[in-house]
Amino acid sequence: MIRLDLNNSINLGTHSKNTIIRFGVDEISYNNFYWGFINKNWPAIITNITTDWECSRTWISNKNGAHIYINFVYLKNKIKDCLVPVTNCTDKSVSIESFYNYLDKWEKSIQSRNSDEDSIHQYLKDWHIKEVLESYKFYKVPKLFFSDWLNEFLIENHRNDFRFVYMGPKNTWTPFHVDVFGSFSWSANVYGCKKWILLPPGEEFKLLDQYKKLPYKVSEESLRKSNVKFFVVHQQQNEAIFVPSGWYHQVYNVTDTISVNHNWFNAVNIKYIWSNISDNLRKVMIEISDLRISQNFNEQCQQLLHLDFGLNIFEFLEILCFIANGRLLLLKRNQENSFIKYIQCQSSHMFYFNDFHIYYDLKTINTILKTMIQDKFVHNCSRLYNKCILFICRINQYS
Ligand SMILES: O=C(O)CCC(=O)C(=O)O
Ligand SMILES: [Fe+2]
Repeated sequence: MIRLDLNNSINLGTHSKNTIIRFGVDEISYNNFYWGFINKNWPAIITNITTDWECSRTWISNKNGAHIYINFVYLKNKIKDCLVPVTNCTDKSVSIESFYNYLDKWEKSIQSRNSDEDSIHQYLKDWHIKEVLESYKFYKVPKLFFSDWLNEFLIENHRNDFRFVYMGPKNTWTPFHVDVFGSFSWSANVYGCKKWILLPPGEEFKLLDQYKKLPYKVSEESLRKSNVKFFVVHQQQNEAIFVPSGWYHQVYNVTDTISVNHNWFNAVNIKYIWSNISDNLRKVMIEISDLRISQNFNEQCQQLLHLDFGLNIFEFLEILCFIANGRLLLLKRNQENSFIKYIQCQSSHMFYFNDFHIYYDLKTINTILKTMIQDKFVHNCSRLYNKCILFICRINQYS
């Protein structure tokens, strides 16, 4: 049961203590994690996360005694060869390669590591593995990260989702960035150790150069020099990290690493996602202001917003209405005296929502829709405006 209660007594206080803490997945309730970390937008490391995942039993192996190694043979037997996106961490280029070729190169580089031969710097990242292996349940979404409107919408509508696998040799890394749309991310290490550098929102401004550009790479030294507040966390095997919205980060694979991660948003950060969309829309409108007099200016803005930002207002509203519909259906079923209150989780586990959670999601969607109709662009577009009003009315009937 996914149980969310009033935010009354939760004071874990880790953010006021300025630390990033570690705890076992069974040591915290869904409710305490929701209010104490997600709602506080504060990072955490959660241990014992992959123990019961299929991939942590099969993709890695320690048959040779204490040493754990990657089971390249199993990976090749289980996963058909396919094309994968590979980033070269030295020259930043991205290429599309055969998965098996990538694994072969990686395996060879491990075998020759003690010799003088250079190891590879190629990082298989942002791999939508579910596209290739739709029915292969190699991991489970941890209950603490269950409230995920983005992937709930995308998966149920068979669209490209934000569930990824990362595989990379020791020393590969991900440059300094903030996550797509301003979303949260969670990342779980199936194998190996990652070093994270994390900045609380706003600290990144101290790093802007004269052209208002942020650096591609940061170091602890450069951050200290610029008087930036930051955290360094080592995420070990079998641990997940919760990366809050708007926290810039850089990630370094201390060892060979395999991880699963999701980008996501929910009732907590939806307001932030909306403000990012509307800020980006304003930028797009300025960029193509020459076309303002053209008849389909608004449409062009939305197309460009989709290309630049990945999500436009029509798509955003579609997600909100889909989630609202789902929650309203749960309430209706409940009123009809059915006791079934479930939605299908991404990893096909059934979780049950309590009423408070359903109402909380709906109340938040209502607030966002009311904010949206104040927006000039939405106000002037009858298709968007009418849809917002329709859902505001539908949600009001239940509250
Ligand atoms: O593991 C990595 O290399 C990057 C992961 C990341 O940036 C994220 O999960 O947000
Ligand atoms: Fe990230």
